Amino acid sequence: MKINGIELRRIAMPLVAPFRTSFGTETRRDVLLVRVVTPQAEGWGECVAMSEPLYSPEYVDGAADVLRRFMIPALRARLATPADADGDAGLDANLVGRLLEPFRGHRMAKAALETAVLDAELRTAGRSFGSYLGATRDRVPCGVSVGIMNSVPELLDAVAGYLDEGYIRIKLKIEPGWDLDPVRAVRERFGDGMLLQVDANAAYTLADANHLAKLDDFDLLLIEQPLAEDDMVQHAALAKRLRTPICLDESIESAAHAAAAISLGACSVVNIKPGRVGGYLEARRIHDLCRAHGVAAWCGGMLETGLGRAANVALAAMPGCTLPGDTSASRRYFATDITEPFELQDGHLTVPTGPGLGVTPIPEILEQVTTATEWIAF
Ligand code: SMG
Ligand code: MG
Repeated sequence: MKINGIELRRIAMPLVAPFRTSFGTETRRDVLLVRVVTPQAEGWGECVAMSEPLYSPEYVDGAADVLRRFMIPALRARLATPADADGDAGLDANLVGRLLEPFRGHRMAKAALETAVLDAELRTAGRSFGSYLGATRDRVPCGVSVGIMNSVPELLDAVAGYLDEGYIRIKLKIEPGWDLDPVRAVRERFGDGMLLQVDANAAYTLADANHLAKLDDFDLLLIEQPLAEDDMVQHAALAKRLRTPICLDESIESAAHAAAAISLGACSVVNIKPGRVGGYLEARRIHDLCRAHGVAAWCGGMLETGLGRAANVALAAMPGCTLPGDTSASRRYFATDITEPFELQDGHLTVPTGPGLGVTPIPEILEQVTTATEWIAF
């Protein structure tokens, strides 16, 4: 595949309500979109980095910088080299992965660029993300991630609203001081039948093990990332002291990390976020690894627009994604999405079947939310 040029576009997307986690409060998404233009098609990738390096070391200005300074030039240099013995000097998503490998880290930036190339490649081939990844379902059950609130009554109202909308599983964000009481209150109000899990975003230490063990009473599906991202060994120690299964999010940045975590016994569930692990190809490797080991997996979320959501829903439809994902409907995040909105039907989202992501930004809406664009010609 040849490339005419790549656009870096920044959009500002206000959230319908503030989203508070143990590391901070998001009120808007400042999203970096990558658009790859080829002679045949254009492909989109959404960078999941946040404005500040709080969830991970990456942040959106940093992602834009590393893309324009190093990663995009690496693709351009490759396309400028003479054709190889097969007469093929073109690019595909697999080759993008290899070309970006020398650059350490910056997985969210890599994922956005690789996804944009993959989308262009699949649109050209007339093949959907779901088909490419090996999705086996045409719709996926959806969970919703509920932020830390000012009071338990406020939380109960929010959860009641999401259950009314049809969400199949609820995830509560927790932190020290907001854990046992909100979980107990939600269980008491909505009963033992609901699928409930918690996410600490690395807010505890192993010294909190006895306290976290009290969550065992609430029959949670899992506790996500209780300890710091590099505390793999401590997570294994914690797992021995909890009945609640441990799921890792921030700790898993690659299939190698997932293999290490599984063999250490640091987790029995994996949250797969393509942005965090460098793209959908690595996400698929993690999926395959989990499946081979009988480890449950599910698709995480980073408050994506419809573009990122489309690809996540395709990933969530793979056979090894055995738990509902953080793949909520567009309206959980934005009053107006940049694509046709994803809408819940009976607690499920439909997997797009059109070529590539199967969705495209609506031009007028995209223009309205755009704050900057930059064209890098090849
Ligand atoms: O996309 O619905 C979503 C958000 C899901 O809770 C969510 N993501 O740690 O899993 C996580 C968080 C990270 C983003 S918080 C701003
Ligand atoms: Mg998480």
